[in-house]
Amino acid sequence: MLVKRYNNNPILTKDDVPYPVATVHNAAVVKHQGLYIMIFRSHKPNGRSILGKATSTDGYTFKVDNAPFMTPATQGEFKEYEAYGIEDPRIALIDDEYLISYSAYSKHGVRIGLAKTKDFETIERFSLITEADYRNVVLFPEKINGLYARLDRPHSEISPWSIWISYSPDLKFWGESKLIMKPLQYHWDEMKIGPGATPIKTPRGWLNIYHGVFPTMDGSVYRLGVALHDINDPSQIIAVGDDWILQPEEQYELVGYVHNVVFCCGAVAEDDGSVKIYWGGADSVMCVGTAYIESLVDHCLTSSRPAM
Ligand code: M1P
Repeated sequence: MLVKRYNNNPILTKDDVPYPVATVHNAAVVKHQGLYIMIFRSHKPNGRSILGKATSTDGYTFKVDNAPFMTPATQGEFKEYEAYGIEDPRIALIDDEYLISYSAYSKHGVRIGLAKTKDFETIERFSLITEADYRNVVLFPEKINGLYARLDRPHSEISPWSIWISYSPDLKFWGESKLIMKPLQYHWDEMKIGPGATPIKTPRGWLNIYHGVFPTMDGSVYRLGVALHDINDPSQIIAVGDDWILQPEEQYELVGYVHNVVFCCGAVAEDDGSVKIYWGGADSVMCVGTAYIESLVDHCLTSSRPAM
């Protein structure tokens, strides 16, 4: 078993939140000044999402702030595009700034907003970095060949929803876009895929924990897998593990707001070579498990499926 579930999952539920929410899921987690900071998504009781913040000293026991961390903008250019809610944050630390990419929903579709913070106390919305319809935008945690780089997942009527890469000189203007990984027919990720956690730098490449979706007669099943990207040119995928690394198995993953879902927006690499992987269970609760980074890299390399 590559990912070992924490015994006391779920680690965060709606009952831990001191304001009214229906769910707690799809959280990004980073280590900041010795504390684990979790930015999580919650459905409000009206079905639209906001972001909350929780902190922890050990990465397992979290305490939620009294008020939400981010709610839809009420002014400026973001207001129009966040009217239906904000969802699924990812966080990349570049230099001394945390860059938070999140889905911004409105009657115009779903775009990606980028916000910045240095301390998780004040937050500045920086730019809307895609048009509609995109989700799952994940920044690499350093510039590559002088450019910011991101993985993303545009929607498509023609092709199964796939992973692309894009680059930017300034985080605002993005281009050089390239399709790099597609769902694989009659495979656990055949319907759609999307990048999950901020890529983890390893001596053998960038480790990308992604989600894949399989359609069944009982609805879609969301699972997690891993891909390895070239360090200097992450548009080159070295290998993609053939088997999933995590699938819904526990009650809190099988049943909830959306059943049969494990969905990852964040992972924390530890000094001992392990990684804490955080995932939303059934779009309802937050869970954590541990794996060894080298084992995940081996998993990509020992039995690979084609990236395209
Ligand atoms: O309900 C499962 C997930 O569905 C969507 O993910 P994706 O766009 O990759 O299909 C998102 O709404 C996500 O938040 C949710 O967990």
